[in-house]
Amino acid sequence: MDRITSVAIALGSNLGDRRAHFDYALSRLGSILRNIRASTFFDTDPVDVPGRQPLFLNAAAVGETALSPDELLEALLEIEQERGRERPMPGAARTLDLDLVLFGNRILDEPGLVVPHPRFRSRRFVLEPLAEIAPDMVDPVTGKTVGELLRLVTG
Ligand code: PH2
Ligand code: MG
Ligand code: MG
Repeated sequence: MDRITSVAIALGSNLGDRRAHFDYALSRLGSILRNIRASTFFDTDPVDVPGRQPLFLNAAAVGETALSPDELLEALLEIEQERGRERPMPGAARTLDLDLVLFGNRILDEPGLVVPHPRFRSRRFVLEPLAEIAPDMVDPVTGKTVGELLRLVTG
């Protein structure tokens, strides 16, 4: 039995009704996580994606769970599927992307499950929404808080 762990999830969408995908995801996450809190929704320019793509909507959610990292990841992929997520190529436009950014102070490097998310420290579209709701959450790899990481990318 796992202990209760604080987790951070990044939401992204740039295909279809982006707000509807987020509303749906937050409602589903609300039944999986305790004490869920969500950031406001940010319009962001696509970063490191192939071709020309529509604007993204990004947000973050935090909450607590007794699930294992694998179980939570499986639930996130299931919610993506429920919004018709397709993966024709890496970085393709998507209805809903739910990334596990932080799982308490756990550091995991398994096929399909790298936590903390390997690129979140450089991604303003993740750090800005997350800092809005959880600036004091700590990245176990660098020991820095989310607020500190955001200041490093915004200068
Ligand atoms: N997600 C990516 C790659 N690039 N750019 C923005 N603005 N927002 C995202 O969520 C995003 C991205 C890979 O998942
Ligand atoms: Mg992603
Ligand atoms: Mg993803």
